[in-house]
Amino acid sequence: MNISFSERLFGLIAEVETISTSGNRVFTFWERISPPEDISTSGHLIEWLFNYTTYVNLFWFALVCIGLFGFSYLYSQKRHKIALYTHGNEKKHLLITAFIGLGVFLSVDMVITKISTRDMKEVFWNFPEGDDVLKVQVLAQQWAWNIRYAGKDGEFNTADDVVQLNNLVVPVGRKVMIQMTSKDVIHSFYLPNARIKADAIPGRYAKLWFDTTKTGNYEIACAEMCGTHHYLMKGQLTVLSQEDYDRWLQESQELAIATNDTEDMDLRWGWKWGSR
Ligand SMILES: [Cu+2]
Repeated sequence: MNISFSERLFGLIAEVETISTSGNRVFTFWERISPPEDISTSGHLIEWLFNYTTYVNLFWFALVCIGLFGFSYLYSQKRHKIALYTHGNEKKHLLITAFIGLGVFLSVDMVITKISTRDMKEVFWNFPEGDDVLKVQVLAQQWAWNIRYAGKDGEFNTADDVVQLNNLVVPVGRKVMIQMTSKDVIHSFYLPNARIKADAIPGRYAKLWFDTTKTGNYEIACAEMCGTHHYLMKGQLTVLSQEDYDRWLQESQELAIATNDTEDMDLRWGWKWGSR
């Protein structure tokens, strides 16, 4: 049986749509290739850079294609019987080359360097401080995310800490500050819906911050190929309303106090907040 290219392509698309069925919801092919929903206040900055780079590159690519195919058509053997041999080193050639080279450099490289530097300085590396910031420690390991809250005493690595596996629970609208490290190899803590990620590296503490604008369940992924079961490092970001979060924290806190084994030093993987 002969399967045409388009049949194969549409078969593949149908397959992707079937695989991505979650609950009763079937994602369309367009939804599958679109970025996930942005639920942060700063994600649009990353989105803008991404779109800008894509569209400006498309513009220059289109220009090159027009030149390539346009001149091939205009100067084909049919219209120009005698070939013209040129080294392309006349002044006008150099000017055209310089114009296009500079155009790409200024419109792509310089713009994204300037804007990303500004965003890093003003937003992503401008870490929030104060009592209102929710502090969370994350320990990455092959192949899971260990998540730690300070508990009632406000101190990390004590017996009343709330510890979660692969589930980061946060109240909507609150700024969340994450400190993280890794137990074994380099992982990358990635929140696609907040358009942010940072490497978790053994032997050092990395940090990132984000906030949320919408309740719901979102994905946590590992964005660094970290071994055989890398794909298993799919965690969940659970964004709750303030009341639901308070209730969850209260329950988890009680459970932690009742069940945390104070003798088991393996459970004390946390560290003093802010240590380097
Ligand atoms: Cu990983």
